[in-house]
Amino acid sequence: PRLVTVAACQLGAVHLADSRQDVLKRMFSLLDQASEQGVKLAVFPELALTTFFPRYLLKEEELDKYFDVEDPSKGGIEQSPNVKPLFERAKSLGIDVYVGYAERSLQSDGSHIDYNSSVYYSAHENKIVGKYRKVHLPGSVEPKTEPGAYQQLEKRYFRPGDLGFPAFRAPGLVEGALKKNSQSDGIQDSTGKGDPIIGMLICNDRRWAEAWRVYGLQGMEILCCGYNTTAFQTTSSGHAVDMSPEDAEDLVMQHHKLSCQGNSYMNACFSINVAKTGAEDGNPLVGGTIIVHPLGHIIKEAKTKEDELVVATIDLADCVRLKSTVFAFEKHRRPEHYHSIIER
Ligand code: CDT
Repeated sequence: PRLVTVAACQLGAVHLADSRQDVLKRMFSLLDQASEQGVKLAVFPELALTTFFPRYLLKEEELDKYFDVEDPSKGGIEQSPNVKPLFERAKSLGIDVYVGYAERSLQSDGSHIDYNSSVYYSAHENKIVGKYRKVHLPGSVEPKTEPGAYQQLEKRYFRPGDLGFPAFRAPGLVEGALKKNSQSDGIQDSTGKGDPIIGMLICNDRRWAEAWRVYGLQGMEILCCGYNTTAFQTTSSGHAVDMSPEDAEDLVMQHHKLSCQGNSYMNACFSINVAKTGAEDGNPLVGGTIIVHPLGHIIKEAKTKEDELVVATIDLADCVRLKSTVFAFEKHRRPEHYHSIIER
């Protein structure tokens, strides 16, 4: 067995008035609880550190406070005073962390490019060993104009990710794992004996089979994904669809679970899917934080829409069975018939 205890660190609502310090304190509390339960990997939501600001139409200067600035000449997000304390706490507890945040990447000409990003901090290495920028940005560039329309302005505030789907290894996460090259490009490893192979997605990405598959082809064993998903469905004009709030939320939840469970199975990996939930200043987000097994079933699920730790001990050996039978990609895939998938 290759056992590792992991935690989905669900966060309840983060309101506009909540300070960065308030949120960090809540995250520390979850990390401390995780440590008491022997957790080695803690996964936080998308845009974990602030409210889900793409629901608001904001001016340039109002946007600044939601972003963490990265100056590549000085290092990455680990240098940001807003986030550094989280990694310091994780280091002291010996816990790896996935966290989503709004990245403002400074360019050499003084301009900046903004992304909806996540990083993977390795406590063993005391550094960030994985970075991802959300590829599938939902919503629109221009705000919906109809009165009362719900806004989803991720396409306005972020550039689509430019890093692709780079799997990476988490050194030291599993005891006794064989030391392997931790940053090799396009890792595929059918031995199932090395340091765990990790992939990261962000929210809407989890609905896209292509994203999972690109990771699956690299031998991914654990997929980490944080999300902020509205608890109702909207029409193209931004209005809630005509159904009861309960039915609408049930449908949103059903699609969330289908995406995570189906894609975990089809790529023979565990997935840790973590909500920011509750109602942020009256705007409801679904819960449904789940840890999913490679066979597709839910191992553990959140019970609340508050800050909540969902813990499971998983055995990465469970990935091997499917990876060496039904989903032995090298034996059964037929890429010669898949061309059109990249042509349109
Ligand atoms: N944050 C984010 O990506 N939210 C989207 C809402 C799109 S509408 C279904 C999501 O896929 O959950």
